[in-house]
Amino acid sequence: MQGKIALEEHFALEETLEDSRRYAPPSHWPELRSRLLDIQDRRLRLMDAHGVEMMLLSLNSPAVQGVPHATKAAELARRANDFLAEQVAKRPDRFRGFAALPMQDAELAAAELRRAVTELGFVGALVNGFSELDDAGATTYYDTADHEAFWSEVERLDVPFYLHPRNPLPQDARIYAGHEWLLGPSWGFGQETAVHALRLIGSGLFDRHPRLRIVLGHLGEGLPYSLWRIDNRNAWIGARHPYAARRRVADYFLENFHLTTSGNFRTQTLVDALLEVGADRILFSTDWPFENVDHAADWFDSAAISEHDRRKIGRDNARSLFRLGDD
Ligand code: GRE
Ligand code: ZN
Repeated sequence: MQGKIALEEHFALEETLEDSRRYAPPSHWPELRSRLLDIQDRRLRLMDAHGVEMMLLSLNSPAVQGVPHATKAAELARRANDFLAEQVAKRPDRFRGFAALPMQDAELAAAELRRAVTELGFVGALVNGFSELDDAGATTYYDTADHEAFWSEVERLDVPFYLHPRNPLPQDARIYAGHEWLLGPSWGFGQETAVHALRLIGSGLFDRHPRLRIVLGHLGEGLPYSLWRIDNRNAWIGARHPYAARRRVADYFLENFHLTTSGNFRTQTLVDALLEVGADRILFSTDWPFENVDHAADWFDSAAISEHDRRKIGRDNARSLFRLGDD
C-alpha cells in the first residue's frame, strides 16, 4: 500500500543515544546508532521504498523520563523538541513531531506540551512510561492527583498522548532477575506499559477527562487479548472492581484508546485487536529503528485483512486522529 502513515518512529539526540545502546549487541550498535541519528537521509529512502508517506517522529526511550530531576528533564525535552521541529520543518510533507515531555513535573509538562503544539506545530506527545523523580529511585506514574492539571491541558489542546514503553527500574524488576532476556521488547516493555494504561483507566482519569485519546503501540501491549478477562474474572461473585473509575475497563479501552502495529507484525494478533476494538482504532506503525520498515510494511501490505481496513489502518485513521488534512 502506498501513502502509509507511521507513528511510532524514533530518533535520538547525541545526548540520549546511550539510552538505546543496551538494546543492540555490540556487533549491531554502530548500525542502531546510525539509524537513530539519521532523519533526512536513509529514513526517507526507506519510506520511499516501502510506501510510507509520513512518519510522526519521537525521541528514543526512556530519554526524558529517565532524567531524575524535573528542571533537567524539562531542559532536555525542550532541546529535543526544538531539534525535532527543525527536522520536521525541512520536510513537512514527510514528517511530523511528537513532543517529549518532563512528566516529572506536571506543570512543566503541560507548559512544554502547550509550546510544542501551539508554537512548534506538533501533533501530540509521546512519553516513555513512568518518570524518575530523584536519584533514590522514586518514580511517578501519571494517574496521580499531581497530574490532573496536565491532563486538563492535554484535553484542552485536544492532541493524542502516546504512552510508549520503557523498562522497570531494577528494584521493580526482581521477577526478571536471572532472566534478563525478558526485559525490553520481549516482555518487560509490554507488561510495564499495559499496567500503566490500566492504572490510568482505574484512576477514573477518563471519567474526569472523557475526550483524552491515548495511543498504545505493539497492538495494545497485550491488552486486547486480556480485555474480557479483566472485566469478567470471577463473574459468579458479581463484584465490580474496587477502583475509582465508574465503568468497565473495556468501556474506556474502546472509547479513549488507539493502538498501533509497531513491532508486532502478526496477522493473528491484528485480527484479535480488530475483533476487540475495531478497524477505526488501529493505526500502522513500524517502530523504526528498533524494527525494520520493510518487515513492517511487507507484512502489513499483504496481511489478510480487507482493503477497506488496510486503508484505514495504513493511512486514514492517522489522518483523522492527528488532523493531517484531507486527501
Ligand atoms: C521501542 O521503541 O519500542 C524499542 C526500544 C528499544 C528496543 C526495542 C524497541 O525503545 O522495540
Ligand atoms: Zn517504540
